[in-house]
Amino acid sequence: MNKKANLYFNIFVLAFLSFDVHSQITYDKVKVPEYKLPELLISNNGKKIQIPEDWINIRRPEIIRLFEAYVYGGVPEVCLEIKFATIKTDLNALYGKAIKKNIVAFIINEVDTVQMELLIFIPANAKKPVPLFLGMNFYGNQSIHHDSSIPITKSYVNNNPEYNIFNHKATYESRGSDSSSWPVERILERGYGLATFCYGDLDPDFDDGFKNGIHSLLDYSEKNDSNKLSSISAWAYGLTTVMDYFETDEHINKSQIIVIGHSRLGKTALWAGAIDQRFAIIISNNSGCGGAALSRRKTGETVKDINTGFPHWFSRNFHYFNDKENELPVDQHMLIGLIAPRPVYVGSAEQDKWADPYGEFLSLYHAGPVYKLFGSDIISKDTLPEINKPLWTGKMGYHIRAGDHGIKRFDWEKYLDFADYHFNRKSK
Ligand code: GTR
Repeated sequence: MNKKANLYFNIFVLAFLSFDVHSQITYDKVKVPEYKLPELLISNNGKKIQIPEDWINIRRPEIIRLFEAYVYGGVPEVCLEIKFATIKTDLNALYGKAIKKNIVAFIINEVDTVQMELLIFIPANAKKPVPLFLGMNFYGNQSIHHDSSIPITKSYVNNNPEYNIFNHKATYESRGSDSSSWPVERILERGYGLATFCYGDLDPDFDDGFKNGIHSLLDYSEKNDSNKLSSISAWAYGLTTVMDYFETDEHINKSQIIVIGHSRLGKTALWAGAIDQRFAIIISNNSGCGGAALSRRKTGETVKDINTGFPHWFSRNFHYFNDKENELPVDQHMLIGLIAPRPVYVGSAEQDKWADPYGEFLSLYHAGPVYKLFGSDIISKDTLPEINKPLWTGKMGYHIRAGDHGIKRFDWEKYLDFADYHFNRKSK
């Protein structure tokens, strides 16, 4: 797609989202095709995986390679130097409720640097290192809260205005524009820290053939192999880079980091959680196609839809599977399997048919055998739970919330409860 067409397409998709058409389209009539999922517990050379060691040493690495090769591409392999700088620490932020830190991560090669601006809130009254939610934001750090001291994220403002379809918001007006998705005070009140950065710091969200963002730092051969690259992997790289910083911050309990993401960033949270085992809990909210939803169901957004609308999110190899889902060597239950034995939570929304809520649930259900291998209880029935009634079994959590695509207070409360449960904390 050329640049203009891409721009118009993005505007169309946004208009589509904001007019809430998702919920008005009836997908129920779409018949789910017959499908057989790829085997989770049989290795490429036919070995049955029956013990955790074989999963860890044989099958898990195989499945990661398959996702890299056919779906997400790889996280950049070049040796990039990373430096973190603390720009500011405010011990009395949010009227005394928080410690606020502005950290910049410099991602460096010999000639150039990409900057990630990280915003961190820690509960002010914390007596020991806190568990923390890490989630990328769409519209810059200033969008998550009205606090006027939050610097406006540079990459968000500086992105080529031709593409920055949210550009009108990239001013002081954007302060708090997405605050309803980020209940900062509530997260702090429950004893958790929160860290966020704008996904565009790593890769601006448009198709430029992998030239800008972190891709600009790669060497020529890597850049030329677009099968190896994807925006989702670039964003995931940001999450794992930030994890390196957490390991050095005395306010943060590095063994209790929850990676969370909504929608395209939910897809990214699952992929980051799959490849980086330092994340303790992984949460995907309304992640849909290429996230928690099974591709083979072809319900709501299909592989072809997503590759057409967003050619840069996945590797070029993934495009081969447009209308050929049954040929994919993986499906998304295997992505959830990669998270085992760590806790994973999938959140759906009833009217978010584009994301195929039942397909999101089924991925979790079909990942069960890996969790079972580790001795964990698993979801026993493939029946979708009732609306607004979370189902938690062993390390798996799921809910389908009433309403449409979005991350709402209800979702956050359940994610906080789930984290409390798995970290043995008393819920507040
Ligand atoms: C939609 C896209 C979905 C979902 C969403 C989002 O347009 O089709 O896959 O990820 O965008 O990220 O907001």
